[in-house]
Amino acid sequence: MTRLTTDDIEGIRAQLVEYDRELVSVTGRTLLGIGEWASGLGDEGHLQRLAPGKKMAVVPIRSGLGVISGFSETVCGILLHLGFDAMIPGRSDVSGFAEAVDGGAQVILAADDDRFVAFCPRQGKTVDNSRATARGYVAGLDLMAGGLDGKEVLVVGCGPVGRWAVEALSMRKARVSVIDRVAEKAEELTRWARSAFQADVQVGPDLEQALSTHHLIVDATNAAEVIHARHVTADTHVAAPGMPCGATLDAREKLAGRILHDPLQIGVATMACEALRIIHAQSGPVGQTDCYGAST
Ligand code: PYL
Repeated sequence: MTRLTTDDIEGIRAQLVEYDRELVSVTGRTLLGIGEWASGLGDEGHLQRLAPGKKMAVVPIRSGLGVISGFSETVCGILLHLGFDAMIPGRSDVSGFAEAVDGGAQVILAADDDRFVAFCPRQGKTVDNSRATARGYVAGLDLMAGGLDGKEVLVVGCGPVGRWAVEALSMRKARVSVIDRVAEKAEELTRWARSAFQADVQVGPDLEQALSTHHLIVDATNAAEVIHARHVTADTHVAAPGMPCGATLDAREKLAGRILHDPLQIGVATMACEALRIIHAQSGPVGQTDCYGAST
């Protein structure tokens, strides 16, 4: 995913209540509710009962290109908005990790230039942001579309988010087509889907035809101006994780109320919900049937 900038994230914390209202109008659920749906906890509010007292920490990481001003504060603000007990240690990097663990954090979130991960140290498990973001956006598309079972969905972009979107869509029994500028990446993704979870994923035709014949679209590219107004009909719903948004401004106007896009929020909410499932599973079953139909 594209490296975020301070500009991308600076207004997020102040607008979380308004964003919840927008998400409810588009999906029927708040940010927490989408995270619950994505992580298999189904009932909205169930997780809210589990969240209080669960200590989380966001550790700034100075490696590589260094800290993004506001990144840790924004992630922490999203977690607090969801009802978690979240903090940022006084130190970064290894010292910050040690401070977080010593302070009783059960989930530690940190990002370098390559990965953004939630660590569950006591369970020895991790939650990856790309996979959680894909699951969160597929869950949002599922809610917007009133279910994905048997429906045709186009995934544009066969990088990490596109790959995990194919997994999440297949688990919801969608009929998936993928397309990428590099045809071999699309072919490889269909081979992986077939071997990993016996899904019959198709390689879409050329982009113009694919966008014109699909109404449910996951924009998993890191390009702008992929989806244009001419591709949008009254039945079109778009899930567009990360920056930049792949739908043009004209397309987004036509899509009003039928598009999901944000730089970080849905991904972080899904990471937190999946991490909570991990740490809660340690202390007995969560007792929900998850949205994939498996018992938890
Ligand atoms: C996690 C985001 C989602 C989209 N792009 C990813 C990104 O910007 N990664 C880089 C994150 C660097 C964070 C920096 C800090 O402030 O701790 N190391």
